[in-house]
Amino acid sequence: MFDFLKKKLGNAINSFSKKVEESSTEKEEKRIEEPIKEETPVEEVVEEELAEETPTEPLPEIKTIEKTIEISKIKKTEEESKKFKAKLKTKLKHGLIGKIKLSEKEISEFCWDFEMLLMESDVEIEAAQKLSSELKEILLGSELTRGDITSQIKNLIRQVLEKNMAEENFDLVEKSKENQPFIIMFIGPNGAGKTTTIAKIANMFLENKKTVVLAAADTFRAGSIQQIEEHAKKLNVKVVKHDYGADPAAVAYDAVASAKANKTDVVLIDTAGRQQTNVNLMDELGKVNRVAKPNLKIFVGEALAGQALIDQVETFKEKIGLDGVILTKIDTDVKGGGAISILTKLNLPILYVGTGQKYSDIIRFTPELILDRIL
Ligand SMILES: Nc1nc2c(ncn2[C@@H]2O[C@H](COP(=O)(O)OP(=O)(O)OP(=O)(O)O)[C@@H](O)[C@H]2O)c(=O)[nH]1
Ligand SMILES: [Mg+2]
Repeated sequence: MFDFLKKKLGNAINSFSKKVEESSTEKEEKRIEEPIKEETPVEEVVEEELAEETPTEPLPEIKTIEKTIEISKIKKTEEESKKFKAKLKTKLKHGLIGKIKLSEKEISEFCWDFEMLLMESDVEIEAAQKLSSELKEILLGSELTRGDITSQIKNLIRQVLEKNMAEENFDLVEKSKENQPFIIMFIGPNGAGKTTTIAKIANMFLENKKTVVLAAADTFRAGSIQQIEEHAKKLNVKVVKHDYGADPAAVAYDAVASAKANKTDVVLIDTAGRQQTNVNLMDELGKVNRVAKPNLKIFVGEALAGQALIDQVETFKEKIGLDGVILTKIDTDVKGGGAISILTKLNLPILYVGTGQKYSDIIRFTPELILDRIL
């Protein structure tokens, strides 16, 4: 996953590093040439002076004395010149392993490329602009040390992304200790992986010795109740269900009541998939929310939905309220922009990511999951 961004970003960083290396070498070469040119005339000047001062036909004894004086003068300046050259060499040597200051033009061009790459990888436009301008600020204030420029640039990009992706995320099993029963409602668009994710989360709670009840509050899609019943059977947990077409809020209410009566630790509410633009279905979800009063509302979305994902999360957050996001199907060919945008722009934690269809295919989200893959 994230191969697309990784490849493109890798190319951009490499060509930028090469440019930086080349332009700084040019600068250094100029520096080496200039000071030597300035100082070499020392000997020439002495020779010229000697020639000027030497009379065309001097008396033999005077000529000898003058020559002796001038030779000692030359010797002295040769020594000085040697010393100066040695000093200069050391200075240049330090300069060569020292700092490189990047030009504003080079930085602007690179940051523009970076912004374009983010957008090509489905990072939302405002998020891409924010990241790019933060990177520019950091690069403008940075001096790179001679050596591995590519890895230094990668580190600066990592700094920017890490800072923006530092949304605090939490472990569901730990969090569930805050209340009994602990009620979690899963919402999101059609086919995103809500029901599968609920089964994975139920399995996770069971592995941590927690008791679970499922609420089959998707009474809308054909086959949805059988689907969750099958998971319940495999996992050996209770499922509270009504008939198809029943009020989802009533199903959720009954599941919570059952958990209270049976001292069940966790209630996981499945809901029907819906587009955020469908007003009636969003209102229906609002009702489930008011009746079941979940401790957490988690948005489940496909990581590969790109820009559409951001619009969905934004609307669900605004209309229903969200406490976190689970991104599914990141085992498929994902550009990675969705996760970066959610964290940069929407200030919502990504709690877990789905990595396949098995119950164990779910892992905690960490920024490294993306950073290690794209950098
Ligand atoms: N590869 C992969 N497939 C997944 C993942 N999560 C879910 N799926 C698959 O996605 C498809 C839809 O999953 P569901 O759990 O039914 O999705 P849903 O959101 O409940 O769908 P609706 O109830 O119709 O809205 C199924 O075939 C799942 O096996 C994942 O992390 N990786
Ligand atoms: Mg479902």
